[in-house]
Amino acid sequence: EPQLFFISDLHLSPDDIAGTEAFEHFVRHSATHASQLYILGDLFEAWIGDDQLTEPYYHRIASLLADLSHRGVQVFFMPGNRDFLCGRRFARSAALTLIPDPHPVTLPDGTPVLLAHGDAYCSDDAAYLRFRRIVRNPLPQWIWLALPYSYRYGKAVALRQRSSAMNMQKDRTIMDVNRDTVAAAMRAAGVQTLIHGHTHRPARHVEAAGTRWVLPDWRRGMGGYLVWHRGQWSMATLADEPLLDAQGQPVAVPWTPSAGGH
Ligand code: OKV
Ligand code: MN
Repeated sequence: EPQLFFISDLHLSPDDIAGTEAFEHFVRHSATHASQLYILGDLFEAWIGDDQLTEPYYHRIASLLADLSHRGVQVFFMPGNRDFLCGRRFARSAALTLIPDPHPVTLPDGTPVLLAHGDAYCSDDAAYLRFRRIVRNPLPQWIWLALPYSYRYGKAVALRQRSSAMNMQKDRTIMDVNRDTVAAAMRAAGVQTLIHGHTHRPARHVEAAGTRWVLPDWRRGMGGYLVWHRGQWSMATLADEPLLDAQGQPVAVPWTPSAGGH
């Protein structure tokens, strides 16, 4: 009986000790119940190139995921707006399969679902989309990756500081997905179910185009994961309490792993 798990926005970094411990616990004790694990972007808070794997912290995370994969869980990773530079060297080291954004999948019962990180749907944020267009181009990436690691590290810290200062001046709605953009993407893919993260506003939106699951972030050890099991969707949480949406309502019924695994 296949079980699919979906997570995103772990934002792992050596600075977030609680978040790192929550992820380690999830990989060792919860994700082992999945047949497939989909990581839909922003596994890491920042990724400046695959040579980041030489830092013991990141090498450890890659090994942790590789262990999961060697235990028989198929792991898929769609890079997000933070870790879009995660490449083949990382994929090999973590024994996972890279998937593009967006990525259509078919559930075991035949239901087509679209997977995305979600940042590309934030079409009201013109400044962000400009940044995205630049850093996603091969030439700027080639130049960036040719720079020394220590230089990239310093520049990346400065870029993130500037970006978070800009975000504090932005309206909340600008930083959410645009509903028309989302609906167009769902129609273009021919799906009535979309799963994405990025906004850190966990929810189950039932709209004209279909159902849109928004995954929670995991910063400071909070968060959760979406499970598909026997045709049922549920949102599991890391805490004891059910995961609540912006209205304070449970996103979905909580879920506990069933015995047996694969
Ligand atoms: C990731 C975001 C920093 C948002 C830079 C070319 C450049 C790649 C890069 C540098 C930054 C990723 C790789 C990071 C995401 C930020 C700040 C805001 C909103 C270039 C290719 F500059 F040469 F063109 N980067 N890093 N931001 O620190 O991980 O997503 S990062
Ligand atoms: Mn994101």
